[in-house]
Amino acid sequence: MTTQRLFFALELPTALQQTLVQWRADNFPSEAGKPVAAANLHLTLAFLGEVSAATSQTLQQLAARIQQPGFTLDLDDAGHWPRPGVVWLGCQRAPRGLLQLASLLRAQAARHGCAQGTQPFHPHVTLLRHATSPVALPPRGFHWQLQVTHFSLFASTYAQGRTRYKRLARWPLSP
Ligand code: 2AM
Repeated sequence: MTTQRLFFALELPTALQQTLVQWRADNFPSEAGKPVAAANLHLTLAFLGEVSAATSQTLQQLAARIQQPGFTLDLDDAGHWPRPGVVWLGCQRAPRGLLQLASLLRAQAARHGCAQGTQPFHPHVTLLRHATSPVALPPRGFHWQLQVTHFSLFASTYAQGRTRYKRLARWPLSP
């Protein structure tokens, strides 16, 4: 059976991706970890894992029925999880709309066999991977604001040492 590695996520505008890459270069030494490519910077809402075409279709039909208003996201927090080796950007206060959307997508995924693990949802944009040694985080005071008007489904592929994300579908949030 053919499967795809899928996840629901929020895209970041290209300009913001570029800004974050520059900020990362200015604030983290190269030995801190492996930088995520600009085009791959995103915020995951629900990770589905390896999914069959049938499950993917079902979850896309459910996603298309979601009616929720858009929201504003403030990226104003950063952290380091040494065990998965992730340095991330996130929000000091996650907007309710973000938590509601992720919670719904995660519940739908779980009901269709995509286990959601036991860790609570912590919205984040992964900046560096393989960051297993201590990392000095930039002092708070940075702040990027994002108007979230859509959410998307991505497929993740890995070839020739590179991870690529392909958007399979995108749905609007209401104005
Ligand atoms: P991460 O950035 O914190 O590693 C594509 O791999 C996206 O799905 C990434 O945002 C990644 O989160 C997330 N992801 C990968 N494996 C996951 C898992 N087992 N549970 C939750 N999210 C996962």
